[in-house]
Amino acid sequence: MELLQGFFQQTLYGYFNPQKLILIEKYNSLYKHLITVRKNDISWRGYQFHFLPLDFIPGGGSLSGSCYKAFTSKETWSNSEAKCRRLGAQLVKIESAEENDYLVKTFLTASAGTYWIGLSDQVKEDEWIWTDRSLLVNYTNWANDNPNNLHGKQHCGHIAKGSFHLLGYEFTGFNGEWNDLECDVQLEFICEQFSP
Ligand SMILES: [Ca+2]
Ligand SMILES: [Ca+2]
Repeated sequence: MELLQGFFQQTLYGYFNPQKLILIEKYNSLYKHLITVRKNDISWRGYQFHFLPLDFIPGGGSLSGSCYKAFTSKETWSNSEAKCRRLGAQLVKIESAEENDYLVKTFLTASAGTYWIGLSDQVKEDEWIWTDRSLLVNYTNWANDNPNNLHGKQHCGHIAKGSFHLLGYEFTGFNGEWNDLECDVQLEFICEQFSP
């Protein structure tokens, strides 16, 4: 019997059918549970079970609709997005200061580091969009003087912390700000998966 494992989110507590669902661990909040379920049992009484890869980290508070994972393998921006997509996720879409702070606290824990995020203006210069094609509006956290499209070829966004050198560029005193960079640079990256 093939088993799937993941987080099960429902709005009403107490709807587990113990014949079908094996509760392993109560997770995070009353309404979110890590379960194992038979593959054929992906819906029950009209509820659809939503499986998240186990090693994604659920966001808390206003971010509870998302799970995140930072990959330490380095990829171009496009390959990063492709890897996220294969997991049912996308490069992280940062929509609030709270989300930006969360990413810094959770993943940028070393004194310096950087990750691709889901921003690019590859389609149209200076029209920044997330990988779900939504325009960058409202919250932004660009570093000073950026995006600057340096040398006319910086079309992908990354989030950075600390001071470091990268490909001859010097980054100084970052604390979660964004920069635009050449998309074929290989960086670590953060995927975000949205709950349905
Ligand atoms: Ca987000
Ligand atoms: Ca730049």
